[in-house]
Amino acid sequence: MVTRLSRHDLSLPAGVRAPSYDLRDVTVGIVHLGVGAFHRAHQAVYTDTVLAADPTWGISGFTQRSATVRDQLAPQDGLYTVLERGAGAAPPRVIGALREVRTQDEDGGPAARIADPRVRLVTLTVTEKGYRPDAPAVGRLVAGLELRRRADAGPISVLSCDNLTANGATLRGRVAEHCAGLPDGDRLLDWITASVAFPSCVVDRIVPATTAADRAVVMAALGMCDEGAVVAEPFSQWVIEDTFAAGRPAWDATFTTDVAPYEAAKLRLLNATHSLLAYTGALAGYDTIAAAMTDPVLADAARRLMTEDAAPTLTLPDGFDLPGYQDSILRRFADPALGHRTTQVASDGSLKLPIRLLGTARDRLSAGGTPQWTALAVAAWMVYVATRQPVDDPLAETLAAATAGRAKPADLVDSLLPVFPDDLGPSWRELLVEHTARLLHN
Ligand code: CS2
Repeated sequence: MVTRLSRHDLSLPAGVRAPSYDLRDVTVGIVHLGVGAFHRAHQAVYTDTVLAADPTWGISGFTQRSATVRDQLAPQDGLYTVLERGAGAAPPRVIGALREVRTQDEDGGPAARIADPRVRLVTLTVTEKGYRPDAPAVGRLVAGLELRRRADAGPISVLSCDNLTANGATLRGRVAEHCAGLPDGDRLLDWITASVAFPSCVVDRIVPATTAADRAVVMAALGMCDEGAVVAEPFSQWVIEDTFAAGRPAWDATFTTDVAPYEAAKLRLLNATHSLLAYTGALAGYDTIAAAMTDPVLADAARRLMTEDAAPTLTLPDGFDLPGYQDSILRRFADPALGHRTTQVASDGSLKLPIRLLGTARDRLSAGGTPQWTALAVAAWMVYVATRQPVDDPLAETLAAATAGRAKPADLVDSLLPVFPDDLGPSWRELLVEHTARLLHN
């Protein structure tokens, strides 16, 4: 029988990087909500790197919905492998930063942990859907902050690591709305205002869903089975607003006073182009983002979405190498080793598109421009939604009902435009109708 990765046998083969610290020295200083693959391949790796110097920042991770990740990681004492794939990939690395992995209902859930005075930071990767008013993450966070206030456990920071605009302020806003609905919410909100920081940050690393083939590669490298392995590209970036209320790990990240320029560049260049390739690629029959990038028409559209539509709307940080950034995005997308599926990136479009694409459309339209490539991306989403049901989206049923029987381009566009918060006007609608017509007749 093959042994399972655990702290009892960390004699890993040469060529696999193991934690450089003693797991027994690590105490929990961070509560993380949403221990999906992205957290494990991004924030947990940065944290793992600092634990040798400061073991007080171990992570207590909570799953959002299912118990799958808990069942993968708890038997492994939270240990798992990060397998880099693609040009310049480092050897597999076993991460020990996750010292606990629990479901929402175990041991008092995240609230009890957030009230622990040794915990000084809550991080979140709950995806775009996690910030919807009816999503449970914010309520769980608020319950934890209330327990912490009552326990007089001191200030704390809350760091959203999701691809939102102004993720720190957005989360603070959701927390305030939630408090407003509580009986003693004013008192809690006063405490939060005085004691809780909500820095913004920009996270960047492509992390495709782990496949059976990836697990087999990890097993061959470790000589042990790892049910919690994650796959990532070699590239990783984290830009963080340095306004923490109770200290922070000395992560190897970029700390700055204003993340907004980095955030707009990442969302409008990388994520927008990713979505364009996901929808146009899926419609053209490509399984992966890299396969879509082999199509010269789609690769050209991806480049022009960045250079013609998004770039003119950006105010970049000083010294930012825009051409280099755009080239590196296209190179990352084109790397066939990752196997990032178009359908994975295509999920949750109703929530992603306003954040990634509609700001660019609005800015270009109000500057008198014609955001062709942005319109192509949104039109491709519309055709995807109409032809690929059921789509993976919290609004799937609404989208299905809205588009039923809408075979004509103008009807399809009119059925889906109300899904988005803002009306961008008649010329935007016309652009969408043109692109939708072309895509439907292809
Ligand atoms: C992707 C992102 O799935 C998606 O919507 O665009 O997850 C993307 O891979 C990351 O933001 C890269 O940092």
